[in-house]
Amino acid sequence: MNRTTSQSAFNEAQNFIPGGVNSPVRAFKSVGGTPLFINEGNGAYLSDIDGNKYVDFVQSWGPLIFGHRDESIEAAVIEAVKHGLSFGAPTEAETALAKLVVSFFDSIDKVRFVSSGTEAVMSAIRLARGFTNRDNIVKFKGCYHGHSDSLLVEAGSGLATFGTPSSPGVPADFTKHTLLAEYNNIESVKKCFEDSDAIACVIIEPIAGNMGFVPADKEFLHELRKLCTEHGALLIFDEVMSGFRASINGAESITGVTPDLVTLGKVIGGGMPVGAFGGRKEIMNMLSPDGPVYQAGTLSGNPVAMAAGYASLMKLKNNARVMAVLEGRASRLVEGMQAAAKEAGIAMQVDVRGSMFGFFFNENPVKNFEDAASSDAAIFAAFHAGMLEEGFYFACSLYETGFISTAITDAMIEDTINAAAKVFKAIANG
Ligand code: KE4
Repeated sequence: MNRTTSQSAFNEAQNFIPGGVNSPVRAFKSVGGTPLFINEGNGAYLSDIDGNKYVDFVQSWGPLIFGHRDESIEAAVIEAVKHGLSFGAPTEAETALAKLVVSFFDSIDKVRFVSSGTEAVMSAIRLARGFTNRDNIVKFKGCYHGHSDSLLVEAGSGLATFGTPSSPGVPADFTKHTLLAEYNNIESVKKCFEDSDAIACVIIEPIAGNMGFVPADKEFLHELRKLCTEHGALLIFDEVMSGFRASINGAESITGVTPDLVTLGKVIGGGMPVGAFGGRKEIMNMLSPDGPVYQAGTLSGNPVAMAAGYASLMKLKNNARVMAVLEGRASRLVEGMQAAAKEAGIAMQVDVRGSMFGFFFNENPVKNFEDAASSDAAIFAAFHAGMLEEGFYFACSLYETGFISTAITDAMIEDTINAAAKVFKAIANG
């Protein structure tokens, strides 16, 4: 495929934007090659500025469950725009979307909208600290919760559970209240509670999508719930990615574990910038202006973004079977690719939850970040490049997740499997 226009656009962008992108993963660093500059999205397809067309399995990292330019979402945005872009004052559109989110999640009585997942998580953690009057938090290695300072941490030395900054510019003081545990390992969480009696919350992606796709074991989540309750710490489910992607009623409906707070994003904005955090009234009422915990945002609850999110969630509400259909397609895709990989002598682990799917080129099942990091990155990069050449756009990092939209048909799934078989053969033949 010719990508010379993308290449020159990337060269130009790098003169004015750090790395040529506004979010690092888009730069294709971990797979190599030139990031595609997109001209448009339409239904299941992305088209780049060289005129190449791809079946899109990224969907803007999750938001576009109905594919690109969904008619009802587009109509809702165009209608909302005709009334103005932003007011910095309450609108009924915010209440309508809030009521809809509350109707889907048993754990949520009230919800506050913000403009990104990072903001949602940062605010939920402040709320948990304010509600419990404690400073420390626990997160899991491999889980990503946005780029706020206290969450940019990596494991400290030795068995220390307290984290150290994972990025320059984050003072050690900002991470000294963050403890790190290992995903799917309840003993590592117990260690955190031994090391600190001031834990405000434990935050987890119950269906992790940022170490690659690794759903937490149900038993582990039940143990985690018990531990948090025992110690008076809040359990936060970060469902910015998995919310309305794994299930329309949240991970709580799949696992039977009820969190104290949930963070959301992506699908609830329908492609527009929306994040949210919600939970029980007694916790949410601690938020300013009723309560003492401060949180604010100029464009929070933006009426155009609310209209897009409302249209997106109403489509889910009115199509009860949609998640089952998407899960069927996701399963067919990964099982077909896994069989093709096996045929070529390549080991591939796969998993699915609703419209989310993931795979690792690994002989063994992946249960945590360490396992994920032991996967074959070279095969992943070759697979990614080969599938691009065949016209299929997968996430440009093995630490990401794939998505099925309603615009992706059974025929496209079969075409993807056939293309994967061709790519795996080429990889196996070196
Ligand atoms: P944003 O600030 O990017 O809207 O959301 C942060 C966030 C929080 N929690 C979870 C579970 C998330 O997956 C994310 C963001 N996800 C990444 C995809 N891995 C966004 C893509 C990017 O960083 O460009």
